Amino acid sequence: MQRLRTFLDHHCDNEAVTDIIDGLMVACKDITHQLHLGSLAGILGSAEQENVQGECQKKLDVISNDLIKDTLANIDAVKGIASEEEDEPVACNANGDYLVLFDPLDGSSNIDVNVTVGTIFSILKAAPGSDAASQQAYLQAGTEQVAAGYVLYGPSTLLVLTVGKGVFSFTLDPRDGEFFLQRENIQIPAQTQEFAINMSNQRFWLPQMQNYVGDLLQGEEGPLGKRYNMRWIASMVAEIHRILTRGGIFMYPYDNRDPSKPGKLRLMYEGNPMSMLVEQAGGKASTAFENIMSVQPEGIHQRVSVVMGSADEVATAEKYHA
Ligand code: P6P
Repeated sequence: MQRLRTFLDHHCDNEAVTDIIDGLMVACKDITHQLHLGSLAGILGSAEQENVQGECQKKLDVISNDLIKDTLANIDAVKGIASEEEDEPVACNANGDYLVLFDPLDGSSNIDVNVTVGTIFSILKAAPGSDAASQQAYLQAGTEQVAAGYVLYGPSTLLVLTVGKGVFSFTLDPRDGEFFLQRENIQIPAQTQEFAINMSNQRFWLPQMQNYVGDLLQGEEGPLGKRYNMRWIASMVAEIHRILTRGGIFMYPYDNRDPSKPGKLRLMYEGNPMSMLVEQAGGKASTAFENIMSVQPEGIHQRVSVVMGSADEVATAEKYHA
């Protein structure tokens, strides 16, 4: 089986990006170790502080963020980083050419109940002379990403990655700390009978989304003419991994709880990297009105409405919003 570094040396024709991904995995292996220790290391529970999102941070949110930030800061190719857990970007190496944006521990509300969480990352090229301590340097559309991926901390620790030439998955062997190639050129089935959405928000959605999900729930008697199953893990990384594995549609759509926020999920380090993976795997990633990766960002923590997965099903959801 092919080790991650051997794969990258052959597949990724950019040594700096290879170094970043290889280095990032050092932090993610440590996060795996911390998660497996859990209560034994006294690191479950709340950190008794809020992040810029106004969300209560878990201890492991802070630990994971610091592990990744410190690791990336020591990689010469990294000019700067932006994190869900950092109010502002952090400049790293003045001579670096790349910016790394990440959600260090997505789905962390699941940690205390021992359910799957993940790290999501996105890599952008820094414009020459840009200031990596300023948000402006990072405000590039998702189509500008040079690489994207996630590490899934589940029964196995998996890396799912694209550098723009297809989607590949790797399994961490805990016996020697190496990631080994598992699946090549992953493709999402165009059609599905499985949807993922938090139904408790139904009353806040746009009428178009209420109509679409209502038709999903009508099953074979409804206009969509087939029975659908529903899943909701409250961990985007786990939902998207299921979709990359067997198809499906994942939605966290616009809702009217806070008109200033077009959705819950963050564009730069959740929506865009997952959209690159989904589209590289033949799926579709939309706000329900436009491609997520076409959205021109205005802030590193801005939120976006998310409808992504099996291409034909996402196209159907978009038709309800036309
Ligand atoms: P809710 C986790 O907090 C997250 O950002 C995504 O990983 C997940 O899909 C969503 O929020 C869950 O949100 O409102 O169902 O708890």
